[in-house]
Amino acid sequence: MVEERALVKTGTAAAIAVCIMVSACGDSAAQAPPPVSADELAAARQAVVAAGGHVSTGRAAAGVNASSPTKCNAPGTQFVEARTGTVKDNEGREWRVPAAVHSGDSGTDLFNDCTNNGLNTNYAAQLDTIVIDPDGVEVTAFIHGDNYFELYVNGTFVCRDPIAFTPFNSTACRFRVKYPITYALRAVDWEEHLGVGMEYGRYNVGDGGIVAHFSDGTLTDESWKAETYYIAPLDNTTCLKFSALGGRDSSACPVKPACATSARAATCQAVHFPEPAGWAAPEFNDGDWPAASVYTRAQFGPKEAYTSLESEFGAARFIWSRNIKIDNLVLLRKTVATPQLRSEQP
Ligand SMILES: [Ca+2]
Ligand SMILES: [Ca+2]
Ligand SMILES: [Ca+2]
Repeated sequence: MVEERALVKTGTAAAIAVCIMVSACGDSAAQAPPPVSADELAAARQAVVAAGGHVSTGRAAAGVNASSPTKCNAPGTQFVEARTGTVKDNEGREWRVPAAVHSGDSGTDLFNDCTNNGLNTNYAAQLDTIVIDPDGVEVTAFIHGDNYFELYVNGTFVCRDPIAFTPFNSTACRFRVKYPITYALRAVDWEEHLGVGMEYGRYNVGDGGIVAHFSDGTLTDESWKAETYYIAPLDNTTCLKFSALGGRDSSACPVKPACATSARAATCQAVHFPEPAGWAAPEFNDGDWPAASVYTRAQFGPKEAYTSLESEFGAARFIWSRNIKIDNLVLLRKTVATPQLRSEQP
């Protein structure tokens, strides 16, 4: 452990030196990792394994386009291509990072200033209806995710976000379905440095969050369930907690770990959990998933893709798992027995 701590110090010094020279690395104010013994590291690793998780270290070998634009039409947009890569865990198993993307259709643009003209006031006329139950009711979803979402309704894929990384956009999808309805969102905080949960030349630890409003009155709030499936970057896994019921909690982990610099990113660890088969289906048991965490407007920092459509999003809250920074793939669920339309009285 003396050796490892010495390495940390050397790495930090090297990172600062490189940053001074090229101004291209992470914030040198990264939190130093607390000293940990070999026994503590081994126990933490065992806890991850017992919870069904798998640990990888370092970056993905390569990346491919994630069914997302390769450029924007409009100049001046903050465009970063969304790519997926593959990392291997300690047992040699491969994981797609930050997530594999469904091959299905994307929804209708509400706001898209990359491959469309910004605010789309004509979206209602452009909606197609995905028919799940021919004798069901028609519902329209309004969704804004940082950065990517897929919507499943009663286990059926309905639509996905057309832009998986940046710029920020928002999307509408319409479907016909019978109650009870299980809404399921697969949400990804995308990353540029694949496998280590960071973005941009400055190795920023990006954050996530999602907000959705359905025309039957269902909206994102603390009544949803949310579980994380990809946690990065981590200096090590000692900060992770797992409840006896299975809930995963990274809220004690540094949101700016010491490895979060260009010089040290290859030492960052990530924890992956397999997405359970049938997780979006009504019969899936989410009883051991934690409740979704609600974030304030200031924490979420909504962009024009949300602020230009506030009436469509209504009273929906910004939600995610318990760590909006390092939980990067989050599955969310909510089942409603009847329409949730209600008065807007406080
Ligand atoms: Ca998006
Ligand atoms: Ca993140
Ligand atoms: Ca993000």
